Amino acid sequence: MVGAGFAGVYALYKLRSQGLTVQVFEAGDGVGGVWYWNRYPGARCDVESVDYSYSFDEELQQEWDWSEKYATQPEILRYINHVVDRFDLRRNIKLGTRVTDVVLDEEKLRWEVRTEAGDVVSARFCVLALGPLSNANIPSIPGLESFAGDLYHTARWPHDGVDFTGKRVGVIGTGSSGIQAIPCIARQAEQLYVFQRSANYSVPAGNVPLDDAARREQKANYAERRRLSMESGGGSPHQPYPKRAVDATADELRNAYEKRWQLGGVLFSKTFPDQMITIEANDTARRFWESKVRAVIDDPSVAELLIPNDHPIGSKRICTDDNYFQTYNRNNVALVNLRATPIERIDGASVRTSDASYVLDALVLATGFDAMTGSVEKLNIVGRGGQTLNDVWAEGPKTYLGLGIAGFPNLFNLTGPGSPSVLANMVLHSELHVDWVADAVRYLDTHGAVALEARPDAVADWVKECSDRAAGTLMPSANSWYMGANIPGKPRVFMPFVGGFGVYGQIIAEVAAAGYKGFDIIEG
Ligand code: N01
Repeated sequence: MVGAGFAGVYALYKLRSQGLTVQVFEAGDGVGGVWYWNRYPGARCDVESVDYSYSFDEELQQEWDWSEKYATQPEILRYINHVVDRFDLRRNIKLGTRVTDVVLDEEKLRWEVRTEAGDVVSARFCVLALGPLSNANIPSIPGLESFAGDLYHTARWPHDGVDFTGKRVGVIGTGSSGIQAIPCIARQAEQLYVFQRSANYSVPAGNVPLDDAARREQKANYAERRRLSMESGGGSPHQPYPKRAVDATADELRNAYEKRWQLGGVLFSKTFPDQMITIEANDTARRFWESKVRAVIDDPSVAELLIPNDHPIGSKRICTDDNYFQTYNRNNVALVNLRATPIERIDGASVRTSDASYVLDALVLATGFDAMTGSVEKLNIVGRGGQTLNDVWAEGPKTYLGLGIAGFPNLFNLTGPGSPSVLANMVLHSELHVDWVADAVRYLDTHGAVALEARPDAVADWVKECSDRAAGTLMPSANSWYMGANIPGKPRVFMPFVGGFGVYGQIIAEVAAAGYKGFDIIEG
């Protein structure tokens, strides 16, 4: 198994409990995946902590106390370490070990897994739990590698923190990471330049501390909360307003959006059921958002630059923030509009745009990830007939249910393309996928079979279904990382399954109940 984030840790627990021998390799020096690497200031989850936590063990659920509605990165990292120790999982995880090759022995139907450290393991099953947002994107800006100041990437943040006091700092990127980090850096730095290529939608995070009474209530209602989450569109127990935005009155629109605004987190983009379906519905959300944001930015010309005009709200992952827009009212913060004046090169300690030069002590790249496929593609994965996964996916990822790939028997890619993935609560999604894989393994064993392999026709149908469903929404209209649009040369394909977490759960359960319809079951 590759990766010890939320998916890998639970897969280890589940498959080991089922009597399998499991070895996990993890490139980081600690467990936690995305929460191990992304230690930038202000890093916090945008799904409520009570929901963004494992559901598989009732005692674990009852004994862990979250201190805030939306947990910080350090608290989530403490939680996953707690889980690893509580279930004695550490002994099967080899840290600091990057997997390089995953190669099928076609005769034996076993996977040979090799690591940079020289490990060679032969396994019947190979589970990829790499995380859709784990391959940091370093932009190709001329001169970047020889920047004379301190250079950071939000997804590779130093473990002992960074003190920006008295420093001239630049941040490139205004996605979720940049929008969380910028207010914190602004409070420390002497001067902050934000280099913005695209403006982004962000809603207030709405974080509050949790007291004992709130925790008691959450824990008492956990079973119902989880049930609703598993049926929901995004893996948390919130339902959209029971009416289309285009049919709602002005009062209904205002009240419903205000309620979600106050709730905070990413659910604002799911307030109404048609909000991501038609531009008329989407516009009602965008107008509400715009009036809220314009009201907190002092300088209207700065507001003009911070208001997106190139994509529907929610068609890129909506960001959540703590006083992000108000940060531009500070006199030590300047917004540099890269659309008007692009970065030309980095020269010594300066970022040179087409009309100015910014001398910096530190430069922060908040430039995101080669998402969903980037980490898979870094591995040399070789299936039947010596075909590499990179060749099979050259025009975009091709899976059956996200879980199976034709020509790659018993290889399971968790929470990746072809599944709801980043559109859902990743902890519950990990559990859903791992439980499905564990059931499939049990099915093979009880039927005297050795392997499960997605059939090419099932893959083709699923790829078409994912693409048709996406085309029925506004999601493909943005140049988002969901589409691979942030990485030059990457195929433009909407990668996640857009039909909803609950719907997806039903589909994969039905496939299993029908004897793994669409998969070949290979006898021993
Ligand atoms: O990355 P991003 P992220 N020159 O790709 C800019 C999750 N997450 O790390 O839009 C100049 O969204 C790029 O500009 P543009 C969440 O799912 C969650 O912020 O391509 N700029 C963009 O502004 C999120 O969506 C949480 O024009 C360049 C930015 O860099 C996902 O991770 C917190 C550039 C990248 O934004 C990724 O978020 C953090 C260049 N050459 C992350 N290259 C929470 O749970 C890129 N950019 C709250």
